[in-house]
Amino acid sequence: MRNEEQVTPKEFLEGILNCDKPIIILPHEQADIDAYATAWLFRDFLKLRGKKAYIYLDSPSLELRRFIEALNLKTFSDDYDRVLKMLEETEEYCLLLVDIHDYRRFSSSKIKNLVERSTIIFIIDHHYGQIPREKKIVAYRRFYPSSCEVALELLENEKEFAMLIKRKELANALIGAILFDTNFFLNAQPRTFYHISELVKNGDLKLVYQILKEKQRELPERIARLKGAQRLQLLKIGNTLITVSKIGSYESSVANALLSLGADISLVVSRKKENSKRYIRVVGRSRKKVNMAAIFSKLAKSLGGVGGGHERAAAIQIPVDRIQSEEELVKEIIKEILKILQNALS
Ligand SMILES: [Mn+2]
Repeated sequence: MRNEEQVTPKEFLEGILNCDKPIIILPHEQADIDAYATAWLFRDFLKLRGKKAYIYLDSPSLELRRFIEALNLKTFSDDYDRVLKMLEETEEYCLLLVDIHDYRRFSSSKIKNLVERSTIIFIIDHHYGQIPREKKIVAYRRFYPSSCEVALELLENEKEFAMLIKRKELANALIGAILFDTNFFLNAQPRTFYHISELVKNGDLKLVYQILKEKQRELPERIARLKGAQRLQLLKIGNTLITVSKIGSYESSVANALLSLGADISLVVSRKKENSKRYIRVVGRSRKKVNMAAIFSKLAKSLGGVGGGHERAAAIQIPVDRIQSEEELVKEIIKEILKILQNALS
C-alpha cells in the first residue's frame, strides 16, 4: 500500500466499498462531535451503497452527549447492540476508524479486542502522528481542521453527496463538528467555508452555534481550570510567555484556559493510570508559530511514548518505568520540551 498521503478519494472509496464484510465505524474514545459527525456521514453513505455499516459509539464525551441531547440527534444504540452481537457470534467485519489513526491509543479492552480482530483497518483522520503499521491499513488523512472536512472531501464527487447533506440533522451535526474543531472558525481553512456554505443550505448554523456557545461548564471542570491557574509556573523565552501547570483531569480545558489568560504556550501535566500502567501526559496549546504536534511526536519517539495532534493543540504520553520516579520523569519531559521550544523560538 502506498503512503496514505497519496491514497486518492477514489482509491479509498474503492477499498472500503469492496470490503465484503459489514463495516464497523469506530470513533475515538470520549468521542467528540467531529468523530460522531464523521462516523454518521460515512455510515449513511455506506448504507446508500448497500453496505452494512454500524457505528460503535461507546463513550461519547460530555460535550457530545449535550450536543446530541440539545438537538435530539440519534445515539446509534441499535448499531451498538448490533456490533456486540457480531462480536458474540464472532462474525467477521472491517473496521473504519474516524478522527483517530493510532489504534494503540484505545484503552478499553473491548475496543482493543475489536481492533485486534479486524484484518483490515480503514482510517479517516486529520491528526498528526505516526500511523502504526502492524495491520493492513488504508488511510485517508489530510491535515484539515476537522475530520468531517476530510470525509466531506472524500464524498463530494459521489452521486449520493447532495442527498446526504440535505439531511437536516446530519447537516447540523457536521456544522457542529466544524464549529467545534475549528474553535468557531478561528482555525478554519478556505475550504472550511466552502463546506459550510453547502451545509447551511439545510442545516441551521445559528441554532448549532448557540447550542455550542451557551454551554455552562460543570463544577469539576471549572475547579480544574482555576486550580490550573493557581499552580502555574510562568516562563519567558524572548517575548513568548510559557506556562507550565499540573492537574488531575480536564487538562485540555485547563491548557485552553491558560491561553485565554494570556499565555502564548501552555503546557499542562497530568499523571494517568490505565490498566495498572502509569504514564505522564502533557497537553500543549500554542498560539505561536511552533508546531506542537511535531515537537511532541519527535520527543515521544526519543522518550518511548506516543505524541501528536495538531500544530497548535497537541499531547504527549510517556509511560512511567520503574527506574525513574514520576517526579523525575515529569521534570525530564518538561525540560526536553522547553529545550526544543527555546531553539524553535530563538
Ligand atoms: Mn477532530
